[in-house]
Amino acid sequence: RQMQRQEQFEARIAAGEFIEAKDWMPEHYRQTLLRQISQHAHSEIVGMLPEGNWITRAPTLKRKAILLAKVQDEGGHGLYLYAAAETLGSSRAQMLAALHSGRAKYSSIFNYPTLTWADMGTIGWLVDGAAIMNQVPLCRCSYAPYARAMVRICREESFHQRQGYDALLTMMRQGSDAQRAMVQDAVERWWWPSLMMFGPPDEQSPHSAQSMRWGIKRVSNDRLRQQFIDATVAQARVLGVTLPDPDLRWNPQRQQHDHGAIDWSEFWRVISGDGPCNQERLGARVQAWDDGAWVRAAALAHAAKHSPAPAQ
Ligand code: FAQ
Repeated sequence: RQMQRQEQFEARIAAGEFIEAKDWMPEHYRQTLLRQISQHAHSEIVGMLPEGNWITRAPTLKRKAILLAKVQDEGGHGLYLYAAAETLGSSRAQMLAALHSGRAKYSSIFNYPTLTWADMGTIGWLVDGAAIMNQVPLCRCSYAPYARAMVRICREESFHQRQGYDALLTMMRQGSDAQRAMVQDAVERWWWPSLMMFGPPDEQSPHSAQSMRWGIKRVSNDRLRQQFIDATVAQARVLGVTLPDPDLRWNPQRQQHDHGAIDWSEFWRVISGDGPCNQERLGARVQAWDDGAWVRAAALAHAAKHSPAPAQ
């Protein structure tokens, strides 16, 4: 019977059908999705911290309102994604415990510091730009609750990307030399970490082959990275910034850009906990959880008071 279910499941995937929460699925499929969706949720929540750092220092009221809205969207994406992950049978408390103990990952990119206001624009342009490139194919992920969540998230991410590009364009076109230098410096610091967001090269990616077969991932890490590079070069030219890669050039044979080597040792170091801000980021999340203990206790006490008395 197990074999038959497995075969039916594989046939549904092969026919391009979507899997719903109550459908039968292999345990490994469930685990893979739970890992990816919960890590994605953690990334959104931890991803609020680097930009949250600049809300009180935004240069104008308009920029502050935009940044506040963006950071709130990220909180919303996190909650949305936790809800999608819960459909796979894990509680939010279990997922958060995995984050807080360091067992679950979140995106490497959020372990880098936000040093200047130009970092806000650069995160929107490059980090949200990379996120969209990675997430648009996830709108067709074979697991329907995740795919549905991604549709709305991608719409909001594209506003995030545009606001970042707009902030940088304003600094480049109307700003001082010092502001233009600040943008160039931010782009130099964020470029390589943004390329690492797509994950390790395909041949070093342990989950890719199975996730591609199951239609969880639709496009490989390296192909998405290449698409991102190809899309970003022209945007950098319009902006008037130089991407920090002397080997970046158009290859007419491949009809794609060649690029320099990515320092994968840095990537593995950052995701194993040893990036510039890992301790600070995780520390902030654990502290927030601990500080919220009284709210959780009060909510439970309130719910207990108002729940109907147990039947005699
Ligand atoms: N950072 O075999 P693969 C955002 C881990 S966007 C950390 O290739 P997979 C929006 C991977 O988990 C950012 N860890 O794995 C925003 C695995 O470790 P594990 C979030 C990484 O899953 C913008 C190991 O390496 N987006 O938040 C990274 O098939 C601005 C082997 O890797 C998503 O999560 C990394 N960059 O492919 C918010 C998108 N890359 O679990 C605020 C959904 C790999 O075995 C501000 N996720 N690892 O311990 C995905 O598409 C996939 O999970 C990949 C990785 C492509 C990230």
